[in-house]
Amino acid sequence: MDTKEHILKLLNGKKGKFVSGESLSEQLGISRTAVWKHIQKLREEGYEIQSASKRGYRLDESPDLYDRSALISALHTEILGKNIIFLKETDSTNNELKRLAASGAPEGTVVIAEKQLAGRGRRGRTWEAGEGKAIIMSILLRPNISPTNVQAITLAASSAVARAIEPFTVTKPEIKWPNDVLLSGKKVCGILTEMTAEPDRVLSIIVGIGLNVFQQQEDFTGDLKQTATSVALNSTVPISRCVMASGILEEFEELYLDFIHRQSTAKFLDIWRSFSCTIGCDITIYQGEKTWQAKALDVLEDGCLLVESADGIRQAIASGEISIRKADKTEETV
Ligand code: BT5
Repeated sequence: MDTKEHILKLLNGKKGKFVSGESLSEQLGISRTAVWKHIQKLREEGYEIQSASKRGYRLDESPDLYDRSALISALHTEILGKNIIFLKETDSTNNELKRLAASGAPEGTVVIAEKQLAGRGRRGRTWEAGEGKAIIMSILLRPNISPTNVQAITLAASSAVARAIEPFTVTKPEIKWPNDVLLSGKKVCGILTEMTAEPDRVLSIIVGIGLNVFQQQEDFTGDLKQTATSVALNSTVPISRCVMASGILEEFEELYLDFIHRQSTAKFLDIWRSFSCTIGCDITIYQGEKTWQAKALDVLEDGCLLVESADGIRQAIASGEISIRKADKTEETV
Protein backbone atom coordinates (compact mmCIF):
# COMPACT_ATOMS: atom_id res chain seq x y z
CA MET A 1 0.00 0.00 0.00
CA ASP A 2 1.50 3.37 -0.91
CA THR A 3 1.32 6.43 1.38
CA LYS A 4 -1.74 7.93 -0.32
CA GLU A 5 -3.63 4.64 0.05
CA HIS A 6 -2.53 4.45 3.67
CA ILE A 7 -3.89 7.93 4.41
CA LEU A 8 -7.16 6.98 2.74
CA LYS A 9 -7.39 3.86 4.87
CA LEU A 10 -6.77 5.84 8.08
CA LEU A 11 -9.37 8.47 7.15
CA ASN A 12 -11.83 5.76 6.06
CA GLY A 13 -11.45 4.08 9.44
CA LYS A 14 -12.68 7.30 11.07
CA LYS A 15 -15.14 8.30 8.36
CA GLY A 16 -17.05 11.46 9.27
CA LYS A 17 -14.61 12.27 12.11
CA PHE A 18 -11.53 14.48 12.11
CA VAL A 19 -8.06 12.92 12.20
CA SER A 20 -5.28 15.38 13.09
CA GLY A 21 -2.47 16.09 10.64
CA GLU A 22 -0.05 15.39 13.45
CA SER A 23 -1.44 11.91 14.09
CA LEU A 24 -1.33 11.11 10.37
CA SER A 25 2.25 12.32 10.05
CA GLU A 26 3.32 10.29 13.11
CA GLN A 27 1.60 7.10 11.96
CA LEU A 28 3.09 7.37 8.47
CA GLY A 29 6.48 8.73 9.43
CA ILE A 30 6.22 11.66 7.02
CA SER A 31 6.02 15.44 7.48
CA ARG A 32 2.72 17.28 7.85
CA THR A 33 3.42 19.05 4.56
CA ALA A 34 3.76 15.65 2.87
CA VAL A 35 0.43 14.60 4.42
CA TRP A 36 -1.19 17.75 3.03
CA LYS A 37 0.20 17.01 -0.46
CA HIS A 38 -1.30 13.53 -0.43
CA ILE A 39 -4.62 14.93 0.77
CA GLN A 40 -4.57 17.33 -2.20
CA LYS A 41 -4.02 14.38 -4.56
CA LEU A 42 -6.96 12.52 -3.02
CA ARG A 43 -9.15 15.62 -3.46
CA GLU A 44 -8.13 15.77 -7.12
CA GLU A 45 -9.32 12.14 -7.45
CA GLY A 46 -12.75 13.19 -6.18
CA TYR A 47 -12.60 12.47 -2.46
CA GLU A 48 -14.37 15.09 -0.38
CA ILE A 49 -11.96 15.75 2.47
CA GLN A 50 -12.67 18.63 4.83
CA SER A 51 -9.84 20.31 6.69
CA ALA A 52 -10.06 22.51 9.78
CA SER A 53 -7.24 24.13 11.67
CA LYS A 54 -6.36 22.36 14.93
CA ARG A 55 -8.74 19.49 14.06
CA GLY A 56 -7.18 17.96 10.97
CA TYR A 57 -8.82 16.13 8.06
CA ARG A 58 -12.20 14.45 7.67
CA LEU A 59 -13.29 12.16 4.83
CA ASP A 60 -16.89 12.85 3.86
CA GLU A 61 -17.51 11.13 0.57
CA SER A 62 -15.68 8.45 -1.39
CA PRO A 63 -16.16 8.56 -5.17
CA ASP A 64 -17.11 5.49 -7.16
CA LEU A 65 -13.58 5.48 -8.49
CA TYR A 66 -13.30 1.74 -8.80
CA ASP A 67 -9.58 2.07 -8.93
CA ARG A 68 -6.81 0.27 -7.15
CA SER A 69 -6.30 2.70 -4.28
CA ALA A 70 -10.00 3.12 -3.49
CA LEU A 71 -10.57 -0.62 -3.55
CA ILE A 72 -7.49 -1.52 -1.52
CA SER A 73 -8.33 1.01 1.15
CA ALA A 74 -11.87 -0.40 1.45
CA LEU A 75 -10.72 -4.02 1.57
CA HIS A 76 -10.26 -5.98 4.81
CA THR A 77 -9.22 -9.44 3.69
CA GLU A 78 -6.34 -11.81 4.43
CA ILE A 79 -5.94 -13.40 1.01
CA LEU A 80 -8.47 -12.33 -1.59
CA GLY A 81 -7.40 -9.18 -3.38
CA LYS A 82 -3.99 -8.92 -1.70
CA ASN A 83 -2.75 -9.01 -5.29
CA ILE A 84 -5.13 -7.00 -7.53
CA ILE A 85 -4.64 -6.40 -11.23
CA PHE A 86 -6.82 -3.62 -12.55
CA LEU A 87 -7.32 -3.42 -16.31
CA LYS A 88 -9.09 -0.81 -18.41
CA GLU A 89 -9.88 -3.46 -21.00
CA THR A 90 -9.33 -7.18 -21.53
CA ASP A 91 -10.80 -10.07 -23.52
CA SER A 92 -12.19 -11.76 -20.39
CA THR A 93 -11.03 -11.43 -16.79
CA ASN A 94 -11.25 -15.24 -16.52
CA ASN A 95 -8.90 -15.60 -19.51
CA GLU A 96 -6.52 -13.01 -18.10
CA LEU A 97 -6.41 -14.73 -14.72
CA LYS A 98 -5.94 -18.12 -16.39
CA ARG A 99 -2.81 -16.74 -18.08
CA LEU A 100 -1.56 -15.33 -14.77
CA ALA A 101 -2.33 -18.58 -12.94
CA ALA A 102 -0.32 -20.53 -15.50
CA SER A 103 2.67 -18.33 -14.72
CA GLY A 104 2.35 -18.91 -10.97
CA ALA A 105 0.08 -16.11 -9.65
CA PRO A 106 -0.67 -16.66 -5.94
CA GLU A 107 -3.98 -17.68 -4.43
CA GLY A 108 -6.26 -14.70 -3.93
CA THR A 109 -5.08 -12.84 -7.04
CA VAL A 110 -7.97 -10.77 -8.40
CA VAL A 111 -8.36 -9.33 -11.88
CA ILE A 112 -10.82 -6.48 -12.30
CA ALA A 113 -11.68 -4.85 -15.61
CA GLU A 114 -13.76 -1.89 -16.69
CA LYS A 115 -14.49 -3.47 -20.07
CA GLN A 116 -14.51 -7.01 -21.49
CA LEU A 117 -14.27 -7.59 -25.23
CA ALA A 118 -15.18 -11.28 -25.02
CA GLY A 119 -16.95 -11.74 -21.68
CA ARG A 120 -18.01 -15.35 -21.33
CA GLY A 121 -20.92 -17.14 -19.71
CA ARG A 122 -21.19 -20.91 -19.36
CA ARG A 123 -21.26 -23.28 -22.35
CA GLY A 124 -19.96 -20.72 -24.83
CA ARG A 125 -22.60 -18.09 -24.05
CA THR A 126 -21.65 -14.42 -23.88
CA TRP A 127 -21.72 -12.02 -20.94
CA GLU A 128 -22.61 -8.39 -21.64
CA ALA A 129 -21.36 -5.68 -19.29
CA GLY A 130 -21.64 -2.01 -20.14
CA GLU A 131 -18.39 -0.13 -19.57
CA GLY A 132 -18.35 1.66 -16.22
CA LYS A 133 -21.68 0.10 -15.19
CA ALA A 134 -20.72 -3.29 -13.81
CA ILE A 135 -18.38 -5.22 -11.60
CA ILE A 136 -16.33 -7.56 -13.75
CA MET A 137 -13.87 -9.55 -11.69
CA SER A 138 -12.21 -12.93 -11.40
CA ILE A 139 -10.69 -14.51 -8.32
CA LEU A 140 -7.96 -17.17 -8.23
CA LEU A 141 -8.16 -19.95 -5.64
CA ARG A 142 -5.74 -22.81 -5.10
CA PRO A 143 -7.46 -25.00 -2.51
CA ASN A 144 -6.14 -28.40 -1.59
CA ILE A 145 -9.41 -30.19 -2.37
CA SER A 146 -10.73 -32.86 -4.69
CA PRO A 147 -12.30 -31.72 -8.00
CA THR A 148 -15.64 -33.10 -6.81
CA ASN A 149 -15.89 -30.24 -4.29
CA VAL A 150 -15.57 -27.44 -6.80
CA GLN A 151 -19.30 -27.07 -7.46
CA ALA A 152 -19.77 -26.33 -3.75
CA ILE A 153 -17.19 -23.54 -3.85
CA THR A 154 -19.08 -21.86 -6.63
CA LEU A 155 -22.16 -21.82 -4.40
CA ALA A 156 -20.10 -19.92 -1.84
CA ALA A 157 -19.52 -17.26 -4.49
CA SER A 158 -23.21 -16.70 -5.20
CA SER A 159 -23.93 -16.67 -1.46
CA ALA A 160 -21.23 -14.01 -1.03
CA VAL A 161 -22.65 -11.84 -3.82
CA ALA A 162 -26.18 -12.11 -2.40
CA ARG A 163 -24.93 -11.10 1.04
CA ALA A 164 -22.81 -8.22 -0.29
CA ILE A 165 -25.57 -6.61 -2.36
CA GLU A 166 -28.39 -7.12 0.13
CA PRO A 167 -27.65 -3.91 2.12
CA PHE A 168 -28.09 -1.91 -1.10
CA THR A 169 -31.31 -3.44 -2.39
CA VAL A 170 -34.97 -2.91 -1.59
CA THR A 171 -35.83 -6.51 -2.45
CA LYS A 172 -34.02 -9.55 -1.06
CA PRO A 173 -31.60 -11.11 -3.55
CA GLU A 174 -32.43 -14.67 -4.60
CA ILE A 175 -30.19 -17.43 -5.95
CA LYS A 176 -31.27 -19.75 -8.70
CA TRP A 177 -29.32 -23.01 -8.73
CA PRO A 178 -26.50 -23.18 -9.22
CA ASN A 179 -25.31 -19.62 -9.30
CA ASP A 180 -27.54 -16.97 -10.84
CA VAL A 181 -28.27 -14.11 -8.44
CA LEU A 182 -31.65 -12.50 -9.10
CA LEU A 183 -33.36 -9.32 -7.98
CA SER A 184 -37.14 -9.07 -8.44
CA GLY A 185 -36.97 -12.28 -10.51
CA LYS A 186 -34.39 -10.93 -12.99
CA LYS A 187 -30.72 -11.82 -13.30
CA VAL A 188 -28.35 -9.32 -11.70
CA CYS A 189 -25.22 -11.48 -11.48
CA GLY A 190 -23.72 -14.46 -13.28
CA ILE A 191 -20.80 -16.57 -12.10
CA LEU A 192 -18.46 -18.59 -14.28
CA THR A 193 -16.22 -21.04 -12.43
CA GLU A 194 -13.40 -22.74 -14.29
CA MET A 195 -10.87 -25.19 -12.95
CA THR A 196 -7.65 -26.91 -13.85
CA ALA A 197 -7.13 -30.19 -12.05
CA GLU A 198 -5.42 -33.52 -11.91
CA PRO A 199 -7.71 -36.54 -11.40
CA ASP A 200 -7.69 -36.25 -7.60
CA ARG A 201 -6.41 -32.72 -6.98
CA VAL A 202 -7.44 -29.22 -7.92
CA LEU A 203 -4.62 -27.06 -9.29
CA SER A 204 -6.54 -23.81 -9.60
CA ILE A 205 -10.07 -22.49 -9.61
CA ILE A 206 -11.04 -19.24 -11.28
CA VAL A 207 -14.30 -17.72 -10.11
CA GLY A 208 -15.52 -15.04 -12.53
CA ILE A 209 -18.22 -12.69 -11.28
CA GLY A 210 -20.26 -10.36 -13.48
CA LEU A 211 -22.54 -8.06 -11.48
CA ASN A 212 -24.83 -5.44 -13.03
CA VAL A 213 -24.51 -2.35 -10.86
CA PHE A 214 -25.45 0.92 -12.53
CA GLN A 215 -27.35 -0.20 -15.67
CA GLN A 216 -30.70 1.40 -16.35
CA GLN A 217 -33.36 -0.59 -18.21
CA GLU A 218 -32.44 1.06 -21.53
CA ASP A 219 -28.82 -0.10 -21.17
CA PHE A 220 -29.89 -3.72 -21.72
CA THR A 221 -30.41 -4.93 -25.27
CA GLY A 222 -32.30 -7.82 -26.90
CA ASP A 223 -33.62 -10.50 -24.54
CA LEU A 224 -31.78 -8.94 -21.61
CA LYS A 225 -34.37 -6.13 -21.60
CA GLN A 226 -36.80 -8.68 -20.12
CA THR A 227 -34.43 -10.92 -18.19
CA ALA A 228 -31.71 -8.67 -16.70
CA THR A 229 -31.63 -6.07 -13.98
CA SER A 230 -29.07 -4.09 -11.97
CA VAL A 231 -28.50 -3.23 -8.33
CA ALA A 232 -29.30 0.45 -9.11
CA LEU A 233 -32.71 -0.52 -10.51
CA ASN A 234 -33.50 -2.13 -7.15
CA SER A 235 -31.97 0.42 -4.82
CA THR A 236 -32.81 3.69 -3.14
CA VAL A 237 -29.42 4.30 -1.51
CA PRO A 238 -26.12 5.56 -2.93
CA ILE A 239 -24.11 2.78 -4.52
CA SER A 240 -20.35 2.41 -4.76
CA ARG A 241 -18.76 -0.32 -6.85
CA CYS A 242 -15.69 -0.14 -4.61
CA VAL A 243 -17.70 -0.90 -1.51
CA MET A 244 -19.65 -3.60 -3.28
CA ALA A 245 -16.59 -5.29 -4.83
CA SER A 246 -14.73 -5.23 -1.51
CA GLY A 247 -17.87 -6.56 0.21
CA ILE A 248 -18.05 -9.49 -2.22
CA LEU A 249 -14.37 -10.32 -1.63
CA GLU A 250 -14.76 -10.11 2.16
CA GLU A 251 -17.92 -12.23 2.25
CA PHE A 252 -16.42 -14.78 -0.15
CA GLU A 253 -13.19 -15.03 1.81
CA GLU A 254 -15.08 -15.65 5.06
CA LEU A 255 -17.06 -18.51 3.52
CA TYR A 256 -14.09 -19.93 1.62
CA LEU A 257 -11.73 -19.96 4.62
CA ASP A 258 -14.41 -21.51 6.80
CA PHE A 259 -14.78 -24.25 4.21
CA ILE A 260 -11.03 -24.85 3.96
CA HIS A 261 -10.47 -24.90 7.73
CA ARG A 262 -13.46 -27.04 8.65
CA GLN A 263 -13.62 -29.07 5.42
CA SER A 264 -17.35 -28.48 5.59
CA THR A 265 -19.74 -26.69 3.30
CA ALA A 266 -22.43 -26.48 5.99
CA LYS A 267 -22.03 -22.76 6.72
CA PHE A 268 -22.36 -21.42 3.21
CA LEU A 269 -24.96 -23.96 2.16
CA ASP A 270 -27.17 -22.63 4.94
CA ILE A 271 -26.61 -19.12 3.62
CA TRP A 272 -27.20 -20.32 0.06
CA ARG A 273 -30.47 -21.98 1.15
CA SER A 274 -31.60 -18.76 2.84
CA PHE A 275 -31.37 -16.95 -0.53
CA SER A 276 -32.54 -19.85 -2.69
CA CYS A 277 -35.55 -19.41 -4.96
CA THR A 278 -35.14 -22.96 -6.25
CA ILE A 279 -35.70 -25.24 -3.27
CA GLY A 280 -39.31 -26.35 -2.96
CA CYS A 281 -40.14 -25.34 -6.53
CA ASP A 282 -41.30 -27.35 -9.52
CA ILE A 283 -38.53 -27.07 -12.08
CA THR A 284 -37.69 -28.09 -15.62
CA ILE A 285 -34.21 -29.55 -16.04
CA TYR A 286 -32.27 -29.31 -19.29
CA GLN A 287 -29.35 -31.71 -19.60
CA GLY A 288 -28.00 -31.86 -23.14
CA GLU A 289 -30.83 -33.19 -25.34
CA LYS A 290 -32.82 -34.34 -22.32
CA THR A 291 -35.52 -32.16 -20.74
CA TRP A 292 -37.51 -33.34 -17.75
CA GLN A 293 -39.53 -32.07 -14.84
CA ALA A 294 -39.05 -32.53 -11.14
CA LYS A 295 -39.36 -30.87 -7.76
CA ALA A 296 -36.23 -29.33 -6.24
CA LEU A 297 -35.86 -30.70 -2.71
CA ASP A 298 -32.53 -29.43 -1.42
CA VAL A 299 -28.92 -28.63 -2.20
CA LEU A 300 -26.45 -31.28 -1.07
CA GLU A 301 -23.08 -30.98 0.64
CA ASP A 302 -21.22 -31.19 -2.68
CA GLY A 303 -23.39 -28.50 -4.29
CA CYS A 304 -25.57 -30.89 -6.30
CA LEU A 305 -29.31 -30.26 -6.48
CA LEU A 306 -31.48 -33.04 -5.05
CA VAL A 307 -34.63 -33.43 -7.13
CA GLU A 308 -37.61 -35.76 -7.15
CA SER A 309 -39.50 -36.62 -10.31
CA ALA A 310 -43.26 -37.30 -10.44
CA ASP A 311 -42.68 -41.08 -10.09
CA GLY A 312 -40.99 -40.47 -6.74
CA ILE A 313 -37.44 -41.18 -7.92
CA ARG A 314 -34.87 -38.94 -6.27
CA GLN A 315 -31.54 -38.02 -7.80
CA ALA A 316 -28.78 -35.47 -7.42
CA ILE A 317 -28.02 -33.32 -10.43
CA ALA A 318 -24.52 -31.93 -10.73
CA SER A 319 -24.81 -29.87 -13.87
CA GLY A 320 -27.31 -28.61 -16.38
CA GLU A 321 -29.76 -25.77 -16.62
CA ILE A 322 -33.02 -25.35 -14.79
CA SER A 323 -36.01 -23.11 -15.14
CA ILE A 324 -38.50 -22.60 -12.37
CA ARG A 325 -42.14 -23.43 -13.08
CA LYS A 326 -44.50 -20.99 -11.46
CA ALA A 327 -47.91 -21.90 -10.06
CA ASP A 328 -49.62 -20.54 -13.20
CA LYS A 329 -47.42 -23.01 -15.20
CA THR A 330 -45.56 -20.30 -17.10
CA GLU A 331 -41.79 -20.80 -17.13
CA GLU A 332 -39.56 -18.17 -15.68
CA THR A 333 -37.42 -16.77 -18.46
CA VAL A 334 -34.08 -16.23 -16.74
C1 BT5 B 1 -23.19 -16.78 -16.48
O1 BT5 B 1 -23.28 -17.66 -17.51
O2 BT5 B 1 -24.11 -16.24 -15.93
C2 BT5 B 1 -21.75 -16.48 -16.07
C3 BT5 B 1 -21.35 -15.07 -16.35
C4 BT5 B 1 -19.99 -14.76 -15.81
C5 BT5 B 1 -19.47 -13.43 -16.24
C6 BT5 B 1 -18.16 -13.10 -15.58
S1 BT5 B 1 -17.68 -11.45 -15.84
C7 BT5 B 1 -16.11 -11.77 -15.19
C8 BT5 B 1 -15.70 -13.12 -15.72
N1 BT5 B 1 -15.08 -13.02 -17.03
C9 BT5 B 1 -15.80 -13.64 -17.98
O3 BT5 B 1 -15.48 -13.71 -19.19
N2 BT5 B 1 -16.91 -14.17 -17.43
C10 BT5 B 1 -16.96 -13.94 -16.02
P1 BT5 B 1 -24.65 -18.28 -18.00
O4 BT5 B 1 -25.38 -18.90 -16.86
O5 BT5 B 1 -24.27 -19.16 -19.14
O6 BT5 B 1 -25.49 -17.06 -18.49
C11 BT5 B 1 -25.21 -16.40 -19.70
C12 BT5 B 1 -26.52 -15.80 -20.17
O7 BT5 B 1 -26.88 -14.71 -19.29
C13 BT5 B 1 -26.44 -15.18 -21.55
O8 BT5 B 1 -26.70 -16.13 -22.53
C14 BT5 B 1 -27.52 -14.10 -21.48
O9 BT5 B 1 -28.80 -14.69 -21.71
C15 BT5 B 1 -27.49 -13.69 -20.03
N3 BT5 B 1 -26.71 -12.46 -19.82
C16 BT5 B 1 -25.62 -12.00 -20.51
N4 BT5 B 1 -25.17 -10.85 -19.99
C17 BT5 B 1 -26.00 -10.56 -18.95
C18 BT5 B 1 -26.07 -9.50 -18.01
N5 BT5 B 1 -25.20 -8.47 -17.99
N6 BT5 B 1 -27.05 -9.53 -17.09
C19 BT5 B 1 -27.96 -10.55 -17.03
N7 BT5 B 1 -27.95 -11.56 -17.91
C20 BT5 B 1 -26.98 -11.58 -18.84
